[in-house]
Amino acid sequence: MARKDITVIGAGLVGSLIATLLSQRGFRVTVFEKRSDPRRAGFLGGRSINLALAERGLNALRATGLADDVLAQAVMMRGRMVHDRDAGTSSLHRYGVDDSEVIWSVSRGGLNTLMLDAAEAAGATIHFDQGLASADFAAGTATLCDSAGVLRQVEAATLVGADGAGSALRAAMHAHTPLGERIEELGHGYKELEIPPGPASQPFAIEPNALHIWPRGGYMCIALPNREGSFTVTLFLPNTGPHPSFATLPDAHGAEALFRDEFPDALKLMPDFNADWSAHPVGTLATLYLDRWHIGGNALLIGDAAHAIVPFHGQGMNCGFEDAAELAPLLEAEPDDIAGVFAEFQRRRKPNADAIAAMALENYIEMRDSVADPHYLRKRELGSLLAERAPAHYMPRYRMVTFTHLPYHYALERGRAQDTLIEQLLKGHTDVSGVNLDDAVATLKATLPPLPAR
Ligand code: FAD
Ligand code: E1W
Repeated sequence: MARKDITVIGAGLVGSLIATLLSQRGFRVTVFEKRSDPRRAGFLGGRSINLALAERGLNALRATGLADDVLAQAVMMRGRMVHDRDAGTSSLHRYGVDDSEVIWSVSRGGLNTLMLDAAEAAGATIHFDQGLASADFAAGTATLCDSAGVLRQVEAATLVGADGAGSALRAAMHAHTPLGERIEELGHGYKELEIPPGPASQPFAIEPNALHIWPRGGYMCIALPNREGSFTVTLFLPNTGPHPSFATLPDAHGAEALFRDEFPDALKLMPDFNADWSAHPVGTLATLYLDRWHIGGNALLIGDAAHAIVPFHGQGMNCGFEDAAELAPLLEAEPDDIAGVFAEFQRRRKPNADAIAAMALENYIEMRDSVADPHYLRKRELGSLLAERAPAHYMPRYRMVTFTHLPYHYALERGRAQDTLIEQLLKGHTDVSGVNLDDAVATLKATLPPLPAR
């Protein structure tokens, strides 16, 4: 049997993963990446950006055999460390009962390097400095452009677009058939800063095994650990509007004043604050919704190219990895019906992409505001008690999203049902201790079916 050709656009996190998975399944994979090879120049010496890898992403990496290599480079985060404004106190809220329920801080550059190596080792051919310029789906060709502006045309009967939120393949598809694109800007942006490593005797200036959050109501800072002892700090803030917003912080001095008032403990650990603030751009945040992800068997979008989301659940990459892990076996099973596979992929994944998009937006509000809200704290306390007493019937939504493979749309729906029940159980109580737990468990079991077995 002739090997099937697949052309992947984008060699980022999701592109390199799908290239690896398809090469391992006998497809002849060619990848075109707009940027130069990060293994030659770029990430080395560049600033470290990290992201949180959770169970879904890890599970997809297991399918390639890469999971252990990735974990060997990662820093374990056991919970979120919440930094209060006043007193400068902080407390660790564990994500799980033990180290089987943790998330991992991984370097974006390190992960990309590892996965590019894996894709090539599996047989994929990667062309760097080759950005997609246009595609002719009827002719089955694609036009690529290098950084000097030189164009070349290649055969590409089956295209998989993993070229990120600003996808060029999506634009080319849209020109052929409208995809029903809707982009909802959040109205908040982000700025990346750094806490450098301390002395070799104590490289981490704050708790290394945690995701740090400074919630300030309306905005917040987070920090994720890097292996060398540094932390990547990200400030999330409204773009415009009353102070503080990016509009009211025209320069590093204004920003430093905000940090002195609101994040003094973090500022003390950032000697290069002004230089970082001036050098790094404000990133934009938006959710991308499409009605369709594919054009017959000619082209399919996956990862951020199909469903970019806001980062507040730390699931963008995890969801894109889950896309790749689901697509590869479908293609392997039906290599002669690519159009059918693409349609089936969209049918299965779109409700899940919509669900994590919604949950990611909700989590921003929860992170920045409600961690200090007493009603929210009561709900969480009762939720934990029910999860302890009736684990087959109650699981906090964060855990379903972060530590299981339950479909995102299930997590959203089950979370809603659990939330309704908790509100009902708390009605008339100002304290969780007033709720009769035996009655609550009985109501829970009578109201909701058990969760799917793990
Ligand atoms: P990308 O990573 O954007 O890769 C796209 C690739 O395509 C790039 O290499 C690009 O150069 C290339 N490309 C672009 N245009 C072309 C073209 N015309 N031709 C060829 N190639 C092209 N997710 C998590 O799971 N956990 C987190 O903790 C997390 N934190 C985040 C924090 C922030 C501030 C942000 C903004 C996002 C975060 N995410 C996180 C989301 C995550 O970054 C994305 O979901 C993920 O990078 C998507 O991967 P991708 O491969 O689809 O796209
Ligand atoms: C995670 C950028 C980012 C990445 C994340 C998370 C958050 C807040 C942000 C969500 C979370 C891991 N979260 N953490 N603690 N509670 N919710 O779990 O990735 Cl802002």
